[in-house]
Amino acid sequence: MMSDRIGRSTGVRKMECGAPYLYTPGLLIDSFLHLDAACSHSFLIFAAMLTRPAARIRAAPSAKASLSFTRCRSTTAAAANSIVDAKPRVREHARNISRSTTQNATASPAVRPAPSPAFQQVPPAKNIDLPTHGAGPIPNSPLDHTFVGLSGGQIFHEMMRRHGVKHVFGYPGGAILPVFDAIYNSPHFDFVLPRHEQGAGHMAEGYARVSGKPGVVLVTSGPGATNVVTPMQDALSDGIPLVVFTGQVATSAIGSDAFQEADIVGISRSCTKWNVMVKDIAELPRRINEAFKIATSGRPGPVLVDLPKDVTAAILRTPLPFKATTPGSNLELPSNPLAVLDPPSDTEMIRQAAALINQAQRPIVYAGNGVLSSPLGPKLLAQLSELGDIPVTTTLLGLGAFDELNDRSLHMLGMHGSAYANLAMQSADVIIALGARFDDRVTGKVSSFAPAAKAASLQGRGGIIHFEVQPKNVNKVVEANIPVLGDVVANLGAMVPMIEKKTHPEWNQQIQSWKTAYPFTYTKGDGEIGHMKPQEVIEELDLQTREKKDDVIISTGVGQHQMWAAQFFRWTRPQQMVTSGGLGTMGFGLPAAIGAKVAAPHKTVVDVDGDASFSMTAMELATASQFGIGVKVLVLNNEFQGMVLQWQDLFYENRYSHTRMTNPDFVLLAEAMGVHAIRCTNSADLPAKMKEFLEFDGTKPVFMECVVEKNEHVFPMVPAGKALHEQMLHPTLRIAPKAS
Ligand SMILES: Cc1cc2nc3c(=O)[nH]c(=O)nc-3n(C[C@H](O)[C@H](O)[C@H](O)COP(=O)(O)OP(=O)(O)OC[C@H]3O[C@@H](n4cnc5c(N)ncnc54)[C@H](O)[C@@H]3O)c2cc1C
Ligand SMILES: Cc1ncc(C[n+]2csc(CCOP(=O)(O)OP(=O)(O)O)c2C)c(N)n1
Ligand SMILES: [Mg+2]
Repeated sequence: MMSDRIGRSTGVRKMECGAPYLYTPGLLIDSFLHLDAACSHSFLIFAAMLTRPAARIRAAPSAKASLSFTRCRSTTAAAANSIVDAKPRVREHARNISRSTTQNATASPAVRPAPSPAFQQVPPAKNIDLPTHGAGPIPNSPLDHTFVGLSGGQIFHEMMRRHGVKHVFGYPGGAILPVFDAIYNSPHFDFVLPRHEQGAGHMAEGYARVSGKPGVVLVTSGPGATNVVTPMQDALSDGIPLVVFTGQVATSAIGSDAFQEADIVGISRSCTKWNVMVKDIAELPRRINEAFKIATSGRPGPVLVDLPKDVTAAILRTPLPFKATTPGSNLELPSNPLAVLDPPSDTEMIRQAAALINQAQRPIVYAGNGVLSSPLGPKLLAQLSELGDIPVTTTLLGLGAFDELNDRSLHMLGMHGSAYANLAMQSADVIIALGARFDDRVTGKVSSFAPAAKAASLQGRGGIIHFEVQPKNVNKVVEANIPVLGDVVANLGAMVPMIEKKTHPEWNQQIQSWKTAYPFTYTKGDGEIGHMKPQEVIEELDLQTREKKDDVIISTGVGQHQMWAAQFFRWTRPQQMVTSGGLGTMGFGLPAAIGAKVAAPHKTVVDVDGDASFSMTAMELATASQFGIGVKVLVLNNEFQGMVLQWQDLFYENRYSHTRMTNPDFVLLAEAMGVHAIRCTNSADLPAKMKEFLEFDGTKPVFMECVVEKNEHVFPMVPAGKALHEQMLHPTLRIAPKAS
């Protein structure tokens, strides 16, 4: 039993922890604007133009606009006048850019002509509700004249309208100013200005997760663009649709090491599904259409459109084909990045999958992120489970796909999943993997994964069925006996009617006994200050939100707090959990919560964060404060990078190399940003403080720091290199069970 404590002031730990305890149940073995001196000539001319009286009036910030999220909406007529006003200004600016930029510079390759086929091979999945705004029948006239005379920035603005974009997250800078000028006082969308472009990216991710629509990011060149690399990789890892627009130096300067030039197309090649540099204003609408389409089709993901300043400042002279300006239309070009290969027919596979499920004795559903791609997914999953009497475990990213209050729920599986889910995976004869990718946090040691299902497949009475949209993810980690390629929701819809009504009493009994013997558990704190257990805090959050689960969204940072949230909060509905799974990005929680709250302003959005994770993007509290975005930030402060400390405890002989945090006074920090802040230091105060926190005005951010026990470990834990059943249980559960 661990009773060790870490000295708060010294960080010195008195350790009594024993060697890692491995538990092996017998039966299963078988089985981110710079305007500085270096700023270009063109910029100075542009600044001088902005000081003309009319421009000065337009640029004067309204106190209301800077303090509230309410946008200054102009009338349509005023917007039209502003477009007319802008033309000569923008034309002159474009000429200045051309004069001031380097001549004869070489352009780098500008476009990855097609997204990796691995992303797009399947039929356009109806997994995201694509906006219909602007889409529709293409008029009889082949040419769209509406963009003639507009600048690239104004075309960008109009294209956002046509795509139904209601929110944009971004940060200005020199190279993207023609676009920022064109969106000034936009009547079409709200703009959220974070404190760092990384914040914009994670906000867009949280927004996309909750709204089901792509998150739109608008940043400048160079450092603005490189600051969004982490969110793009995060979105790629977790299949989140993002459309990222980056400013770029003028095309004639590309390759000249110009001010704030970064080869973002090259840099982002591996962390986007597809990216492109728009080299001519006439290409702009179609590239924007392609970007939205690619981000939201197949497995959703991030795309990047790089916008050189001369392109966004240029004026379009010729009409464009309607096909190029209408969202959703197919240009049918030879190098069309939207071209998809013919989908394989999966009818036979679906029939085989249903047959295998119908004969299973110990079936289990392992449900992932893909099930959440459409509101229909969780409904079909519930039907499958009910009809076939099949227990369901979900991944971290699948939480909410299945109601965890349902008896058949086995909660999360994997490294820090429930012992009973892990045991059931190892013992099941048929594993139905739905939109999940057999991540290493889920499988543990791959060669020892799912021994019973592998054995059953050899005997022709079981195996692994994998519903997957990306062919590259089939047989990547674990061999599937029956791969069902395509949109899991569509394929489930076809399979569920083939499932026979069954019961599996013995299997249920076995699972029930594991649930009783090995629940998620922890040892309560002793009531002393600083000894409140982090799990208690999550349980209290769960308890006080139980009656309004439909209205609660939780985001997290990365670390122990993330795992305790997954374990001790009961997930009951889709899009309830917003977390960074594949990349595990600390600093994700607060900006993602802001994006989620923008998408769902009437819901309670709580960021369950760690002290170290929160510290990475904490300034975004000022964003929430400025725009009146009512997120609730709950920091579990253990003054450590707890998750890393846990590994140092278990595998590095308690050598705490650079994991102790000396934190600021979080309450004062939050208050300095105009945020109401609460501190809770002991269990006795927790219910009342949690109530105050949850009931605080939902239109303003609120912060609560819970000072928690420092050296609490997350259990169960499947150590690296071990099989799922070789999990370390909580010390109080370490009595080897009898094999059955
Ligand atoms: C500290 C930490 C600890 C973690 N511990 C755990 C843990 O214990 N357990 C756990 O589960 N995770 C854990 N994770 C998360 C883990 O790393 C993975 O991110 C997660 O398991 C992946 O879940 P997924 O496969 O459901 O989602 P994804 O990674 O998004 O994969 C979804 C799969 O489904 C496919 N797909 C998407 N949409 C569709 C569709 N419409 N139709 C068909 N297929 C589709 C995709 O192509 C992909 O193959 C942890 C993360 C962190 C940071
Ligand atoms: C950007 C980033 N850097 C480093 C890591 C590695 N890492 C994973 S968890 C963790 C500690 C998190 O500490 P905290 O946010 O306080 O959460 P706790 O584990 O204490 O609950 C670290 C450093 C990471 N996931 N992301
Ligand atoms: Mg911590």
